[in-house]
Amino acid sequence: MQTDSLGDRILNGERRALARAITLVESNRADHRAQAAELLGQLAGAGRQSLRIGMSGTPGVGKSTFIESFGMMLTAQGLRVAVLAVDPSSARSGGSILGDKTRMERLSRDKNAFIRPSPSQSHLGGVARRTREAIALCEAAAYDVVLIETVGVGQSETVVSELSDLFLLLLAPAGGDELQGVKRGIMEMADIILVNKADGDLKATATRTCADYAGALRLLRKRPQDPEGYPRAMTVSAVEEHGLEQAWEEMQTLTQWRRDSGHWDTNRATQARYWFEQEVRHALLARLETPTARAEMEQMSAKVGAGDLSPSAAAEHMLASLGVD
Ligand SMILES: Nc1nc2c(ncn2[C@@H]2O[C@H](COP(=O)(O)OP(=O)(O)OP(=O)(O)O)[C@@H](O)[C@H]2O)c(=O)[nH]1
Ligand SMILES: [Mg+2]
Repeated sequence: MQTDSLGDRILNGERRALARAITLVESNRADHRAQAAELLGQLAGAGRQSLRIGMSGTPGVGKSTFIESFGMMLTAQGLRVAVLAVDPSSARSGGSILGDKTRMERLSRDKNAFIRPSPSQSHLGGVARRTREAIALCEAAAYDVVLIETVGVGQSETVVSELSDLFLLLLAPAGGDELQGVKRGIMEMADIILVNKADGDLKATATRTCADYAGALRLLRKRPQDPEGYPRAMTVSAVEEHGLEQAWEEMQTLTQWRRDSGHWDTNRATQARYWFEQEVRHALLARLETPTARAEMEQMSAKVGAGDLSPSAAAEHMLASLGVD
């Protein structure tokens, strides 16, 4: 009853209802989980899709500034924009989240924008589920674009790229010839590399850095989901708001090609299957983490160590006690 009306308000695009629903999916309480599941089930029927844009970049590269400028440009075109953050560790202090809010001040006042700072926890599995569900809620609330930001410090890029239709990698201009130690795996996820801060004294360096990355991208294995000329690298200035329209055009061109060629649907289906399998894995692993299971594990392990039980026999016993044999 209560969930129903919340669902209706989300479908009507009410930001406060959306915020409340995201709080619900972020909760670990069993009754909240049940309400969230019911709500998500109800909203799935709306069949709305946003363009999900994942974005990563090292601290200080200008992600928040870019999101604000880029987001403002999109809302000026009449588009509705939601911003979510994935922060798997405590890599970011509460201070910078506060900094983000002030940095995205214009966007947060825009009635066509919705900004949700990341909850400050926890293991990656939980983060992925919450973010996935928050995205689904934003889609139901008819946001045209959902930007999912993560700090480029580890595994969270994989999570974000597996949740996105497009993945942007934001890089800073760099002197020297080393490619800023960007890991190959992360390069391989990128659909568009944006070399930010292409302004003032940094402009020439940014142009050179961009050419380096364009070269590096050409050396990567061709991916089926890319038309000729993608992935590509370009320069932008989030501060001076240069290159943003061009970047948006590239994103739209790529998206349209993927829609026409069927890669959009295939990708979403592949992602859904991936997350299903991940959920099963996480749920099974979670069963090992209960106090009872840990104690049992300890006991079995001791018996194996003492030679009283074979590893296989002990494993069988353990699985039976978990109810997954
Ligand atoms: N010159 C120049 N500076 C920029 C640009 N974009 C961002 N900056 C500056 O770079 C600094 C960091 O920008 P943020 O947007 O906070 O970077 P971030 O990637 O969100 O940083 P974290 O949230 O800490 O990971 C700020 O001082 C910005 O003013 C740009 O296009 N040009
Ligand atoms: Mg930031």
